[in-house]
Amino acid sequence: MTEKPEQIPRYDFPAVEKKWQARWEETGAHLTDVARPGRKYYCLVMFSYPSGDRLHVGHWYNYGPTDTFARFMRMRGFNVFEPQGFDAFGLPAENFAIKHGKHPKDFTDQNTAYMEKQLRAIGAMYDWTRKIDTSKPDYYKWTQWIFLKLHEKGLAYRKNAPVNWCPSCATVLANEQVEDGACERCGSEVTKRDLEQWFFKITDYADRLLEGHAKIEWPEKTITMQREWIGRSEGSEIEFGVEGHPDKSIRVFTTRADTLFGCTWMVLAPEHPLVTELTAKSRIADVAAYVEKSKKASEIERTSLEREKTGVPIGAMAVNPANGEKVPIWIADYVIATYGTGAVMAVPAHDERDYAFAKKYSLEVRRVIRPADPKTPYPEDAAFTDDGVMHASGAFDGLASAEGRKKVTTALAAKNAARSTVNYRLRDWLLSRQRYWGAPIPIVYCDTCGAVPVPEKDLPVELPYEIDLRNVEKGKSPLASVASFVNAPCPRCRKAGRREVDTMDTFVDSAWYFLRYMSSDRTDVAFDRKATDAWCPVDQYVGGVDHACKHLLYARFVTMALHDIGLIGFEEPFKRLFHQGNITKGGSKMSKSRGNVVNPDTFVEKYGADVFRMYLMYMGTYAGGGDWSDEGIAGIERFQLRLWRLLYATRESARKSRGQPGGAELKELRFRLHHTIRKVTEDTGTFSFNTAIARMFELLSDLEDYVRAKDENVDGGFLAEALDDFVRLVAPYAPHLAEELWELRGHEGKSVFDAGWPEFDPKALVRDEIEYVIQINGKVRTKETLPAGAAPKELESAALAHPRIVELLAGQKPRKVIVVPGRLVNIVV
Ligand code: ANZ
Ligand code: ZN
Repeated sequence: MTEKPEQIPRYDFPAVEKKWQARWEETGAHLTDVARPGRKYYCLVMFSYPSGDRLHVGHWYNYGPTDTFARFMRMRGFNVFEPQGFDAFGLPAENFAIKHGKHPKDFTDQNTAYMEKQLRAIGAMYDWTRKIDTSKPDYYKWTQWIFLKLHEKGLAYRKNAPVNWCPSCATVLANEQVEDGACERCGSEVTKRDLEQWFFKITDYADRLLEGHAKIEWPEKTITMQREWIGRSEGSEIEFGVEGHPDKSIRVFTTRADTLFGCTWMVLAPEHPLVTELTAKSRIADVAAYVEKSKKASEIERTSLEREKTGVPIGAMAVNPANGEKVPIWIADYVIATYGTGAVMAVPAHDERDYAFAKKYSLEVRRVIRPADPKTPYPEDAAFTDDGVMHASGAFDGLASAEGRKKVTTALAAKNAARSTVNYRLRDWLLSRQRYWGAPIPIVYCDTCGAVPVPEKDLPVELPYEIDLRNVEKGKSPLASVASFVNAPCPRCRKAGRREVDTMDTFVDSAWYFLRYMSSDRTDVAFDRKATDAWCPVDQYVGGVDHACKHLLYARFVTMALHDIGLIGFEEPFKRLFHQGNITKGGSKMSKSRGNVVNPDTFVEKYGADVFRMYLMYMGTYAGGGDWSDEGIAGIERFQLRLWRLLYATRESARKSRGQPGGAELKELRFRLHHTIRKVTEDTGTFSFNTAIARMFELLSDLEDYVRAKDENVDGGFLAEALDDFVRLVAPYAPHLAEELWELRGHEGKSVFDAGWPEFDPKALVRDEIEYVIQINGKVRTKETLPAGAAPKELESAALAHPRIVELLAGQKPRKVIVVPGRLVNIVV
């Protein structure tokens, strides 16, 4: 043939992406009729926190691939709801404002507007009519309402609690503003200061939060992290007497009551209320110095296993209730005041920390538990921390540890000196922030009535716009400087009152946002119960693992509480959860200081949103993340351009009849097509995007080869079928390109996302013939295509009869023939 190859127009991605985004907008392609859930599927990504960086590659990595999954579910026939919004309150905006003299609201509004543009460029199926912005009064009104509901139920309360305090800036610092114990701004050492603060009683839900894990399909490691964070610990409280103070006693919390007879001293937390009273005169100076020093260490430092343990004796003795023995009382900062009872009985023979402490301060080590197997020796120069058998323990000798713990506790309980108890590591959720950019806590203080909740009808308590953040009174919440905000009548008695000036932690805003998307247009309710019950729980939630013990725990707590209050009909917010990995560059985390940040806008401009998205999905496993490479993205670009050229060149095939392949030669190609359909279906459904894409690469090459050598007489419509299927497989991965190709294939006026997902034909996956490798002494000599159903004996004789093998054997008799069905025949001579 001498025909000149046809000129294929360039794929004009900017025009194509713009065209389809406009078309989707016009046709309302991504609007969800929430009143008709049908086969609903609520697919949610963690909404974004506007920062100076705007939409960075980490956001893209969360959103692009998740949208691919959402589009896939839609093509599979689900009514997918995929909303998007902004977690817009928070510290970064406020800090930026203080630094640059801008208003946090202006800064935030600018950022969210810009980010919305970037998000729209992804070409995701977001229903923008349902957008949420937590910093707007129509949203935070309902955050305040939820606070009131929890307050009514006794789940919000106020108490004195320490905050981070920078003495030189004279201000309260958020944990994020403390770096290695120093103020992030001025570098001075951060101390603690007590303030009256609001808490949510998440500890009431500790057991429910643990039990609920059985009902959700979450990554095992995330469940483990939550379980450890909640830290349920069963043990005993044992009461020790104090020598010379018949009216006083000290309760310790222990998980090892079986070791009670091995206690050789006792330790109080430096902050324990009895320290001052019990310290001997001669010890006052040392003890006071130690207490002062321990204030500077954070709880994390204090409980670190690596840190050297220190302590001082206070010059008083405790009395062991089991045997009346007197042991010295120490204080040490590894004992945490807020865990258990803030007091510990030290058993150096069976606890590592106590053992190290005993060595350091030459204290007595007394063994009272021996290994269960008498042949096992005690460890040398270390504590024996396993369960074992009690000895040197009076009447309890010979009891196994587990039973011993119970018996010791019951025996002492009879004398009122012990009880069984459960402790949790989980603390109540401190939600007050001495900050401006957050939802005001809806409380008014009145000299007569106390802390009075603002009535629902007076919500929202609006955050005043007029404020000079650089001129607020040091050491106070910024809102305290706005008189028009502070002064408010008491809702109960109408006398002059003062508003609460603290705002809520931004994690309160995000603990319920998924309940509102279905009702974001409603001004009369936080959420419409019918719609929320119909759509929740979220079927698939996707976001970073760093939220495991904050947002993901808070959202579960708030959902459970609202359920118990009777406001919703379900207890768990997120049925399935997936954590995307991180993207690195040159093997290290992207950061501004390293100068290795990939700006998504640059790449979207250069390659288009489809290439950028698909590359992100191809660079590694979605859960593991990947390392950015400029060549890698060019490879995806080539794939998409090849696909475009193939589909353009064959667009006429669309008009031919579609049907079964006519010739046997097409069997193999048909196998590959259906194998790809099956693989892409399975992999997309399990977030294994990279392997699905790899399979599509192979199918593209197969189809290109076929088209090059195509014989019109045998095709019988196969190509038309294959190309339609291929475009549908690619659609969730490159939505704009797929729409364009779908149109090119003659489906004008119809969206590929309404075309359904291709089903694989199991019959096409049965191969009639298999290509066998034939070896002599393990060396590949030839190949032969043989019937798939052939028996080993038949395969053997076919191999031996092969002309090339006959030639090579030259009459030699094989010693044996090994047949691996489906793969090879090896002739051993
Ligand atoms: C005596 C003992 C003997 C202990 C022994 C252990 C082994 P979990 O499992 O984390 O709950 N402890 C109790 N309160 C503490 C506090 N406020 N600060 C630091 N440590 C504290 O750990 C419970 C164990 O941690 C308790 O059991 C106590 O040490 C210590 F062979 O009591 B044990
Ligand atoms: Zn009052």
